[in-house]
Amino acid sequence: MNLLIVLLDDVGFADFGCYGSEIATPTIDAIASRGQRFTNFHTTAMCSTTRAALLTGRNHHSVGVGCLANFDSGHPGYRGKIARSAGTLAEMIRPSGYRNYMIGKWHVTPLTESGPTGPFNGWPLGRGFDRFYGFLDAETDQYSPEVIRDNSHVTAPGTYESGYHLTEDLIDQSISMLADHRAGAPEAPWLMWVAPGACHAPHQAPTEMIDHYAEVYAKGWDQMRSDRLARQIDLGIVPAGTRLPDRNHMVQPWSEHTDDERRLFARLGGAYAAMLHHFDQHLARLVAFVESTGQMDDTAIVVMSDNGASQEGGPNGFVNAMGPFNLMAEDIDMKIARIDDIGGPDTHSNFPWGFAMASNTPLKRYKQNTHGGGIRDPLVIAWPGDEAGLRHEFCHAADLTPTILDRLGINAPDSVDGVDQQPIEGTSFAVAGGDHPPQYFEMFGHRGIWNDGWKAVAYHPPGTPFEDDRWELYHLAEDFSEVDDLSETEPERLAGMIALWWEQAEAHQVLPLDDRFADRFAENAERHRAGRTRYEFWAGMGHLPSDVAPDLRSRSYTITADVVIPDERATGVLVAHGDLTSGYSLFIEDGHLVHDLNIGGSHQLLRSDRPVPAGRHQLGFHMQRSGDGLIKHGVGTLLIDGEPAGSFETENIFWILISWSGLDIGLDRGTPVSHYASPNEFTGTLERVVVELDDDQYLDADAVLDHEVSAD
Ligand SMILES: [Ca+2]
Ligand SMILES: [Ca+2]
Repeated sequence: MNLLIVLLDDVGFADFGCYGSEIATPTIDAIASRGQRFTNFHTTAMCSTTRAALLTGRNHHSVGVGCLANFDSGHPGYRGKIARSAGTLAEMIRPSGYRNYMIGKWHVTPLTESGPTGPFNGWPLGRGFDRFYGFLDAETDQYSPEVIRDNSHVTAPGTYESGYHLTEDLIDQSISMLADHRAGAPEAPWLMWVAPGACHAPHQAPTEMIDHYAEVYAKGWDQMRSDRLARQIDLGIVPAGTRLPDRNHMVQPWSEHTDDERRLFARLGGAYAAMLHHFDQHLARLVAFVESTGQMDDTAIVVMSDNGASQEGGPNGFVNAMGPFNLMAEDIDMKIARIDDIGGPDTHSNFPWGFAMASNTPLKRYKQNTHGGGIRDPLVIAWPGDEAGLRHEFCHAADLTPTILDRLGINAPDSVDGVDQQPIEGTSFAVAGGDHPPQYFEMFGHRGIWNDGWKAVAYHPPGTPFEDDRWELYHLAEDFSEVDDLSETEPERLAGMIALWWEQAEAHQVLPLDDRFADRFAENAERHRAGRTRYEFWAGMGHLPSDVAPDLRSRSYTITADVVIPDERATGVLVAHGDLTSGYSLFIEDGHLVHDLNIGGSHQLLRSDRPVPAGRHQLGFHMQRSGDGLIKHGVGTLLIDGEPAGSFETENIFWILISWSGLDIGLDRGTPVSHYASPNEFTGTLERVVVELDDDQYLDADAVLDHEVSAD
């Protein structure tokens, strides 16, 4: 049996057409019509964590991915990398002859290991996959993605101008790998794991599709929720009588927003919907390939999402979140002024939380939370020979791999590559209607536990004592949407479930609880990069992702490029980190040295006060950060052979993230940081670029926490 596993990102419980949505997903609906739709499938509330549970058949903390792959806090449950004692599905089925192909988002290896030197043992090829084409981080730009083939960073085969979109590329690659498989090993079964960027931010999709969904979303989130609930009841996705909870905390009634705001929000929501529809259109090509090659009867197809829709767009959404990431507010007028850009190559957009709430209909809260909105997701399984229909029993991300192994008749190995394996923790749901043991949940200190149709759940306000958390109790079997809190009427049951939570937490490396978000990024940067204050980049090196590039955030630094300028002068990029939405670039233009500090699309250009002379020279840029704490003041100075050649003062420097796109020397891959056209290759001789970092970096994550709204 071949396995086609499709894992969408940040798509809510109610977003597939066959789960009640207005978004057209005919391909997914057709798969569902041949298979089973699960209404009680649970995830872990975030990306890395659900992926770790799905891949290993174990709880995410148990395998060392209790939180994001973006940080390693040192505790065994929170290393950000799947332990070798927890084999992946690919590793477990490989001895049975499977060829395993990974397409798209990985996000279960530390980002500090994402550079050209690895180590590669946590990358897909290090974890049982034979081929990989995709990306390692939480997200990537859809028009100029940071793509990797196997163990190497490569340049995407197109641009926005040439009509490129990552979704299309990923599906092309998946078809190509299956065609190769057909040519080389037609008798061998295959696993094809397809994890698109859709529908994580940035929400980028074809304009005409966004036009369409902006109209659909104009009805607003309140109407959308009730429409979706009605359809879910009709479809049998939720029981008749299911009630809508109140709007999530701080979400305003749609009717109380101004016309301009509603127009903006509808377009931001429309970009999300368009991204899903666009993916579904391309998934159709992959399914058609499986069909046309006569493999449909031998291919099980799974389609699901990794967590609920995201609150990371905040109350008003973002057109380009990179500004806010760096403490530059994007006020509502700025957003409205850029409404037509939404979904395009110079945006990093995300929808407002009102539409995320509608995505999660009829559930409470969002991604990151352990209420239903964070952890209940669509799951469709079309296994040849199964009767089509709905399945209502509880199941969890950790259960999928044991279910697949069960159905394939493969035992989880005791040892993988000589490493003794920890027990599989998930429960096979191959046979309908089986019992499920208790299942705990934890994310950023939000907690929950399901047991026998009941659920206890605690929302944890960040930074407050865990003992102050208020636990709620729901009889999920009777109360799908967590409306009737029974904590007061059933205190003994609640106390028992809380005790069970602690027991499970102890057993699965959940402790110590850690509710920090931005702090963990800061701590990780400190641990992995603070010791390194000098980088030498020699001509010939390839692309360097952000997490291994020089960390210029909120500090002083000096860039020096050793060049030889021919008599006829030279032009082009010396060093560039980032893309249209954010980054910095040092380049030569019209004979002058130019630096562009692009923070969230706001270009701070500095041009040298004299031309760059011919011959061998050192061209550079120095940023002097001044002040303490959150003071953002900096003075940037261009340098020609160490002498100042012009300077500027700024109140905006990098704070949280330079860019999702990494660094190049001698050119600017992907979309350009500045106003030139990419790749703007340097026409002189660039020998090397040296970046030296001063020790005045300020990373007080607490202070910037309010601004940190997205990562996973
Ligand atoms: Ca996700
Ligand atoms: Ca670039």
